[in-house]
Amino acid sequence: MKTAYLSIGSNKGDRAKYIEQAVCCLGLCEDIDIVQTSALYETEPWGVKDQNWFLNVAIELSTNLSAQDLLIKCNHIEKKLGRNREKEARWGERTVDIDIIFYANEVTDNDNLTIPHPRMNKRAFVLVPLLEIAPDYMHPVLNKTVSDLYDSLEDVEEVFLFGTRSLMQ
Ligand code: PH2
Ligand code: MG
Ligand code: MG
Repeated sequence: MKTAYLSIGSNKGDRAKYIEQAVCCLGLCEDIDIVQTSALYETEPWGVKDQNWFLNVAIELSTNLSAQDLLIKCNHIEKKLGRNREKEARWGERTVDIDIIFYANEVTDNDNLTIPHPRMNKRAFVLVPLLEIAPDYMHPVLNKTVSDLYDSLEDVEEVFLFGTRSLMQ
């Protein structure tokens, strides 16, 4: 089994429900066990500013799936929850976005998948939830822990705790 960390975000429709459903769908997959989930955070949009604020969460999984198969599963769940990639702008509004941040200690860079996520170290909306569940996890390329990456953030967009209700089933 491999350990993976995902970041899930939503800023369209019933944001908490989309995130809850995404976590639930992941947990129902035979090859995935949810190990930990962070609290929900309400976060200022990063990239395109003129849009609704997001809810974000970080989760830890244990999985038999390869990183590629995990990506396929995540894309499938996004689609099932109403995401339509053709109709959305880069960094724009979405019902749900499921990103692989870390997958074991793997470093992957191909057309459809880059791990670790290439912008994770610039995003408070990824690092703050991750800090809650994996502060000592080591970035395999930057060789810094999540906690060090958070301390090195330059432009910190706003992040607020949204609720401590558990997303685990
Ligand atoms: N996702 C993006 C772009 N900007 N900003 C916040 N706060 N949260 C997100 O999940 C997010 C974003 C692209 O996937
Ligand atoms: Mg994505
Ligand atoms: Mg994303």
